[in-house]
This record gives sequence, C-alpha cells and structure tokens, in this order.
Amino acid sequence: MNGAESLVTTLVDRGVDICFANPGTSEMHFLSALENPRMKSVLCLFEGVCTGAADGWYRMKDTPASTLLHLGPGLANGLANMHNAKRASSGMVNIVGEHSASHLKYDPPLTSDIEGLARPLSHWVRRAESSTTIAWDTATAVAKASEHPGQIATLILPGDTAWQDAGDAAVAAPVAPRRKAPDAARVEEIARALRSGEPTLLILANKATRGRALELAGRIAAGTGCRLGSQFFTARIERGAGRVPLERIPYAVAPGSAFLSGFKHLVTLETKEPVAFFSYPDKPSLLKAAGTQVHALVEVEEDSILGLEMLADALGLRDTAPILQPRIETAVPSGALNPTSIAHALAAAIPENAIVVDESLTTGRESMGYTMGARPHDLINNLGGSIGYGTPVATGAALACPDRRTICMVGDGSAMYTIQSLWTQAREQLPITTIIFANNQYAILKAEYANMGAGTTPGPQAMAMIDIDRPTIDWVAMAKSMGVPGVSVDTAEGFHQALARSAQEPGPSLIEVRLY
Ligand SMILES: Cc1ncc(C[n+]2csc(CCOP(=O)(O)OP(=O)(O)O)c2C)c(N)n1
Repeated sequence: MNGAESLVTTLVDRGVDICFANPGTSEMHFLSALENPRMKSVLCLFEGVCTGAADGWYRMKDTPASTLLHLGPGLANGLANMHNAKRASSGMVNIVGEHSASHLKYDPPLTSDIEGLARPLSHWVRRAESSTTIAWDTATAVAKASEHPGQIATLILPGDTAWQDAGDAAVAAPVAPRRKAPDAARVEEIARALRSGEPTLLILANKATRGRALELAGRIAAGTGCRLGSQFFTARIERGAGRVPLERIPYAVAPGSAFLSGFKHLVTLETKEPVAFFSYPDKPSLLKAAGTQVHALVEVEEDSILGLEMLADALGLRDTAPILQPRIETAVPSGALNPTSIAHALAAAIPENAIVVDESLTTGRESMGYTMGARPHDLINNLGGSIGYGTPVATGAALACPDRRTICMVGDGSAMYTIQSLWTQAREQLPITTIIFANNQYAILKAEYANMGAGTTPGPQAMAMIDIDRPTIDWVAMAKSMGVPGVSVDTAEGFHQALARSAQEPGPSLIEVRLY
C-alpha cells in the first residue's frame, strides 16, 4: 500500500470513518485511497463546511471526524470553523495536502506556510515526512484529537509521502489518556459551601451538560437547593421535558450581571467564570458581583462525572431524585411573526429527540426559554462567535445521527457565509430543516452600535454596512438551486405548519421565515 492508503487505513482502524473533503491535485492519491469501503467521504463545496461539519460530528459522537483540505488556501478557508470547533472542544483530524519537498524548492503558485496557518488553531501539527511512518503520524493525530477536551490535529501530507510505498500500515495503538479526577480538597470546599445554604450556582459546560453528569447535578440541586446554569453558549445540552433543566446566563452584560448578582458562590464545571462576549467602554468584563466566590469543581481537562460523583458522595446525595423539567404543552401560535410567536411555534413543533443547532442571533433570543418544556432534544450553540457555523455543524450532526431530525435555526446574515452546506445536505439526503430568519439585516449590529457607544443610531454609511436588503436574497430559490426544497412563511401558524411538516419528510428542507 502507498502512504495515502496507509493514512486512510489507519484512520478507519482508529475509528475515524468519515472524511469531509474538498480535494485538489495534490490530494489525488488520498482521493484514490478514499475508495476504502470503511471510509465515508462527503464532498463539501467550501472548506468552512468541511471543518464545521467535523465539529457537528464530534458534538454528537464525541469522536473525531477527518477533513481533507487543499494546501494552505484550503486550510485557510476552513480556519474560521476550526476556531469555533476549538472553542467548543471538538476534536478533529485535518489532512492538508502539500507539494513534495522536491517541488517546493521551486516556489510553485500554491506554496504557503501551512504550519504557520495551522498552528494558532490546532493543538497538534505535523508534516508527514515519509510514507513508511505515516501510519504512526496518523495514529498519533487520532489519539490527540480524541483526548478530553477534544483537540484539533492537523497532519500535512506531501505528495511524495502519499504516493510512495508504505509497506504494512499496522502500528501499535497509542494508549487513550485517562480522564482526570478533580482534587478531593477542592470538592470538599465546594461541599462546605453547598452545606452552608449560601446561594450557589453550578455552571455546567462541555460534557457536564448531558447524560450522567447532568443527572448527578440534578440530584445535587434537589438535595441542596443550589441552582443549575449554563453559559449563554454551550457545546451541547440535553434539555426539554424529563431532563434536568439548566438556567441560561443572559448574553447582554446588564441582565447577565443581574442574573448572577444574588449568588455567593459560582461553581464551574469544564468552564471558567462568566465573561462578557465583548468589551464595552463603560461595562465590566466579568459578570459576577463583587464578593462572589468562584470555585472550579471540574477544570476543562477533568472528568465531570467523576467530579459530580465525588461531590454527591460528600453531600450524601447520590441516590436523591434529581430535579426534572416537566413537559409544557405550548399552543400553536397564530398571527404575526416575532421572536415570541416564533419561540412558541418551535416549542410546539420540535420533534422528540431532535437536534437543534442555534445560530439565530437576535430572532431566536426568546426561543430557549420557551422551549424548556418542549419534547426532549439536544441544543448546540456556537462558542467561538465566528458566524457561519450553523449550517455546516447541522450537516455533520445529521450525518452522525441520521435517525434524528436536525433543526438548524440561522440568521440570514450568518447563513450567507456557508450556505454551500445545503448542497451537501441534498446530496447526502440528510434529515435537516434549515430555518432562515430573513430580516434582511445584521440586526444584532444595530443594537451593538448603541451598546458600544458609537452613537444612538447608525448614519447612512454605517447602516449600509448593516442592512443586507439591496438586493433581497431569494432563499427559496437559493435552496432549490442546490437541491433542497424550500417554502417561505409570513405567519406564525404558517411557520409552525412548515416546521411540523418538514419533520415528517425524509430529506432536507428550508423554511424562509420572512420578517420584513
Ligand atoms: C466571521 C465573522 N464575521 C463577522 C462577524 C460579526 N457579526 C456578528 S453578528 C453579524 C450579523 C449576523 O446577522 P444575522 O445572522 O442575520 O442575525 P441577526 O443579527 O439579523 O439576528 C456579524 C456580521 C462575526 N461574528 N463573525
């Protein structure tokens, strides 16, 4: 086998069996190796879709996907969603094609500093120097990407390494690192704070917001009366009826600070204390009140299940029944579309076990509160703030969970960054409903203009950088051009009906929610 075949064989042997690809000439041997029937290859028409889809895959599976990117420019196109994935602690293995060393010295057009581009957004970067050692390089990349928290591993594949003989691909398995337990003294200090009855908020993140960790937190809340919260953005939360409910710390500085003001203790799990998303001239960066103590129960690289078991044991609450969210039946709304009626329609229509990817920005601000008691579902947010994450992440999540409906809520401005995702969704016939909130503007920036103190309202030149209404985007036509059926709605009942109907149909669809 050649180096490229050795690489692909090693990926699938280590459980990385999907590749989000956008190939070029230097990756032809890798393409040929993708004929391996154990590897699923998914073509994405922009590299930001590849890296975002790998993020979505990891969020649902907790195992890395691979991407194939074409030299430095292909990698550069994928960087923004690599940044979002890194902030969400999603592991991935990027394979980046490169010229052979013998060709590089002539400075051909696609030459660039690939390591330099990769390093700031990768935890691990390596140039595969030989086809005979590439199996080990690949196994190391997969082990790195699979660590907790997930890591971004980038492996550069020169052409000659891909096409030369590699011999036998088998390599010894690197040992999976064990997840670390929190320090017992720290757990005891937090148990003391909880026993004191002083107002305490546990802030859960990353792997603490689901499964056994979430349930243990629910037991501790039931037994101590502490409250459970999440940052405004979380990698994945299991929520809805029958799940342990988490209160969301508000996004804006004033309501965020007000929410936190009553707590004497903030206890963090796999996250840090809440900070404002941006710095403003006259607002604080940290949201907690003066005098509030912050305790790290579980550091980002530690194990939340272990930490919460230790805390529950220290409090004698391991067998206490957890607090659970009751089902709230929401009446189907009618009339005008606005954030509240949209939230009601979502709450009524979210199907059992759906995956909700939220990039709805201003329009969806109300949705999370109203969907607390909806049918159980998973919620995915963007932790990196680089817009254009939603439709690619939905694509990867749906490939990871093809038996579930993925609902992707996205602002029209955000959707335009990576709209090519629709084409991949159509080609793979993925069960995704994309909801475009078409307000013809970057609405959040209007509010931020005043928040930032730039003036009360933007002038005409500034407004021209915030409105996206000239020309108006035809979302249904755009979706149709990529093979996704679409419908436009302008009432709350129309939105609810379209959403409920889309969940009954097998493949992708798009709903344009007309807000103008
Ligand atoms: C890569 C990147 N570029 C620019 C921005 C700045 N930005 C933040 S929100 C936003 C507009 C979002 O508009 P839309 O998705 O339509 O949501 P709306 O604000 O209208 O609710 C922009 C341009 C960003 N966050 N990331």
